[in-house]
Amino acid sequence: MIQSRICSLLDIQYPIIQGGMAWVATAELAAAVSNAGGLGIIAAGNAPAAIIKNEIEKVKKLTTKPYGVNVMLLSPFVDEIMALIVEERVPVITTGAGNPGKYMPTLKAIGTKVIPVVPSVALAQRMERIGADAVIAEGTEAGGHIGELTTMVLVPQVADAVSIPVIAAGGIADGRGLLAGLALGAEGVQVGTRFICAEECIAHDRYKDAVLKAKDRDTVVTGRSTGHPVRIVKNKLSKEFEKLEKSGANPELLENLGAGRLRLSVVEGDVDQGSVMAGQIAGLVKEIKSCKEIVEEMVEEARKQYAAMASIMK
Ligand code: TUI
Repeated sequence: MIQSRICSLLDIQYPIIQGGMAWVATAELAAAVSNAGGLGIIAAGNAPAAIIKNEIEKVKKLTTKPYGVNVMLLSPFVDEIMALIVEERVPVITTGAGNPGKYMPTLKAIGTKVIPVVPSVALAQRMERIGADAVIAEGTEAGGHIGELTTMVLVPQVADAVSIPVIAAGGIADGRGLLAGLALGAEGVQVGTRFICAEECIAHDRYKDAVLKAKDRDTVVTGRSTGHPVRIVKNKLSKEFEKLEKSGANPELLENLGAGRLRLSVVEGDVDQGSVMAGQIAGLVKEIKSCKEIVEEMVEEARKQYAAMASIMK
């Protein structure tokens, strides 16, 4: 058993939260993670509310356990997504790519638990002050849109700076990562990349294969020059991006080049021209497994690793 404040806050068995991955984290994946004892999350990404309403209805049919919705704050539909969350009384939300402050009073009023992703100590403290229930300290090892600091340095500094529970994210895909997150002062972990390669994940097989094939140095960060750095698996698209960024292409052109590329890889399976978002820990992901196997193996491995560490630290 692993019992932390994250388990009681979210009413879940294991303190493992699934990352909110646009296009990848549908009701199917969310329900499977929740049924495995973690917290499954539907990613709203850039989708309009009608699509996410449908996913929420689906997840409620697939699980009786708590679930969450991830709100990507740069989405053009963010206001209608937040209204939907209120209407559906979604139990938990995580947020990414910005500051959810202006929505906080409404969400608190209806009892939705709000867990923002933070890339810095300052934002973690601001989130605690305005009533966040926990924060996700996500390191630059993560896939997708990222901050600057590594998980190793961000998590303990955030844990020291706030009293609310901290969830470690970025580079966590197995039991050692879970234990390491706890050792750094977190009370739970968020796992994204590992769940791309879950049986229940609806991502295209070629997307899953690209993650399975990726080695330790196979991800790159594109978009630093636009102010929206995004970690993806190296491919034709990342090389084109790199060339354009080096030549000083204007940010608007680069943003346009990126539009629609995530859907292209996740849904169409075009892993050459599409954006294959994944974290640096992709190199550790070698097999497709069910969410139940992934979650249970993580917990079991963390327990074994804990015992192994106890035996060398007397
Ligand atoms: O949000 C993510 N990962 C994502 S979002 C996404 S969609 C997208 N595509 C292209 C460009 C931008 C977004 C793909 N992957 N992770 C959580 C996360 N949040 N990482 C970093 C942050 C973050 C960054 C700055 C959170 C807050 C923040 O605050 C700035 C402020 O307003 O103070």
